[in-house]
Amino acid sequence: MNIHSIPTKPFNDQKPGTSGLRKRVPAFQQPHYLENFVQSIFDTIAAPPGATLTLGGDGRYYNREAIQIILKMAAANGFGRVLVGQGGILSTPAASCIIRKYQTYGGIILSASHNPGGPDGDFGIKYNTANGGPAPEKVTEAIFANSKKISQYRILQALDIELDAIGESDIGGMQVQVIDPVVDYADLMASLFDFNAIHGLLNSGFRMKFDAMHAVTGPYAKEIFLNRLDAPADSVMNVVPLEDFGGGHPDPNLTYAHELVEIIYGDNAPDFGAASDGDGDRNMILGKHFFVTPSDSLAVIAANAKLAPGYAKGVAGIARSMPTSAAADRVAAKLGIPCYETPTGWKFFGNLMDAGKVTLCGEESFGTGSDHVREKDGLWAVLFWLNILAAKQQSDAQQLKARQSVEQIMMAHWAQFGRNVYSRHDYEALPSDAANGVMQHLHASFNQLTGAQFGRYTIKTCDDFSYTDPIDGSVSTGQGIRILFSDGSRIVFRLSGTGTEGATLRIYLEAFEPDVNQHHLDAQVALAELIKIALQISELTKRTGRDKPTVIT
Ligand code: G16
Repeated sequence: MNIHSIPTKPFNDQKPGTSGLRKRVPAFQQPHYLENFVQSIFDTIAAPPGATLTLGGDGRYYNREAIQIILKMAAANGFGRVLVGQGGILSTPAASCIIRKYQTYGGIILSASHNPGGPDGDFGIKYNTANGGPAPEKVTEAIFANSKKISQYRILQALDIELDAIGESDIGGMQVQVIDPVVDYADLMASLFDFNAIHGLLNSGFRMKFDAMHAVTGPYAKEIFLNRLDAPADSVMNVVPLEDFGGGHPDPNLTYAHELVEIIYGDNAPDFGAASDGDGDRNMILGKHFFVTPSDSLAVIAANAKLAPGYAKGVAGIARSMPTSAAADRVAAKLGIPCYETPTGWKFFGNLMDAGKVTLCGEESFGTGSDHVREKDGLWAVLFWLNILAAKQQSDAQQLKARQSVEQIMMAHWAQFGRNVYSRHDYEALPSDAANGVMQHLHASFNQLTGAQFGRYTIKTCDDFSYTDPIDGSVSTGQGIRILFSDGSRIVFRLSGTGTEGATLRIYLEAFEPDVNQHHLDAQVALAELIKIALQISELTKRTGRDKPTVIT
């Protein structure tokens, strides 16, 4: 066998962020850069000889090259088999599904998620453990530690492997099994949701538009919506995956999914709209001229979970990331189930799901999911909403015209639980020093802010969120500054862990509104006073020179 040990030197910037290592493509193209990180993963996980690995990515620029390198390194590091998606493709939730279904030792997922792609765009890599979920912090820390002392990596010298045809081949004694990236995932969805009811809905004049944003969910959406649910062909858009996402920013929010947003807010708009991101784990839910915040989406799914066959037995518990609104907490309280508050990052939900403590999880960053896999899952959330809409339509069968719209479902939910008015303001690509300065200033102001009054708002307490994992006792500190007001409103300041350019400062704003007469208000109007307070106490404009956010969701 032609295994080479290649001498190398550490790079000092291979610390995984919120979700793996994300850098610009040219950084990954530096000699040894990808190889160093992959060897650091292999050295950390110390898989037994002959173990099976899952491998795939979102198809962005450099995906194919990286897959070839990783296959040759896996062979040289003693793996016995790799399951790799055809063409090197696996959406992030599909990869999680494959790891769990075929009980592989773990998986490597290549994606920079919602970040733009292309030769000057972003690339990323992360390791998922045997439960199908992102490696916990102790593993990512160990990978980083290994990356700082690496002196060589192992790679097989071999020809590239055929990735486009389903089938098996052998490299250096390791089996490479090229699998259909879609079928296992689509089967899993069919087992969770009432496809007959959704089929009925989508063929009853109800119109939907799913935007795959030229990213990985295109083939999944075609198989599920067009082939299995017989939706009209124009129910999906941008379903051809492109290495650079067609030059777009594959982030399903009101700013970047503007093509869909224009359709949904235009004349003759469809009844339902949705989009997913680069690697298929995020989702945005829209109704005709209506936006559902990810926090509200989680709450509605939780409140209506029993309408989906896979959740008919009910929900054990809910978890949400700290900056996500407390809308789901209200549903949990009503259902008499626990609601956990974790730091930002899907990896924090893994232990809770593995221990059977929670069924549903969600994040304000357009992530929703359940214990069917260990990643957030964009199409799953879309199907859940369609299942809810279909079930509610069936119950209104006598008067079909009275079928509930997305907006009506949301309004009815708020009328029952109250509305956690919510918005996130992002200031992207700030100079790191300025962004850190804002955070330091806020930290230093805790004492002075506590008890301070701003109009009708009084600050009750301020802190920097920390979390003790209830299952393994691990502690994560410095997870975001919380300004908590006496009426339950709050402002959270946090630096993103996924950006690749400068620093991104996120301001999360939340106010509880029990009055049903105020529920129709635009969130920016309802939150105007809190927005002013956020800018005032952070001195953001003075410290960063920015007078408005780059993205509002
Ligand atoms: C990743 C993580 C999510 C997190 C999000 C935003 O999402 O998986 O858990 O909420 O980043 O993180 P940040 O606010 O640090 O940018 P994705 O879709 O990028 O993998």
